[in-house]
Amino acid sequence: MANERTLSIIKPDAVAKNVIGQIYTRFENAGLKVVAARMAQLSRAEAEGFYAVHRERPFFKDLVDFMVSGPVMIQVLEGDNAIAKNRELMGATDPKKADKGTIRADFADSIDANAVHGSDAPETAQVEISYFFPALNVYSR
Ligand code: RTP
Ligand code: MG
Repeated sequence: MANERTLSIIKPDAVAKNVIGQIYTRFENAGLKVVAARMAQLSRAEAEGFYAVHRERPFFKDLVDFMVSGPVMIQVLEGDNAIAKNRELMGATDPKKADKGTIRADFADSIDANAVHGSDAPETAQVEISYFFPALNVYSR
């Protein structure tokens, strides 16, 4: 299996619920290592840039409003199949459709306030990681 890195964000709703540690435990129990992390209050420009692929979608403004509504916890996760593994831990975008035991089923309230972000492919993972972390601040171990 490929050793990969993926970009994960614990969104403002989950940070406000004080469940960063519970979410990190799920990453660790699945064999994903946190190799870079920082908490940030995103500016509108940062949030719009991060979600630029969704610029034309009807939910874009709500998405940006939500992502700047409070601090987020941003991390790079590393491990075998990290991109798919993290998406599996997260569950479906809409928490009502997310499998039992997933992060979104357990911690998210709505499709807007859905607790976590995870990269969806190797190309987007690379772009998203360098968006938030200069390469020198990522540590493999
Ligand atoms: P994310 O990028 O945040 O990890 O979520 P995702 O891949 O599961 O979903 P994506 O399609 O990339 O959408 C990004 C975020 O936009 C919001 N969204 N709202 N109202 C809607 O129909 C709708 N669709 C998407 C969600 O908050 C989603 O996480
Ligand atoms: Mg996405």
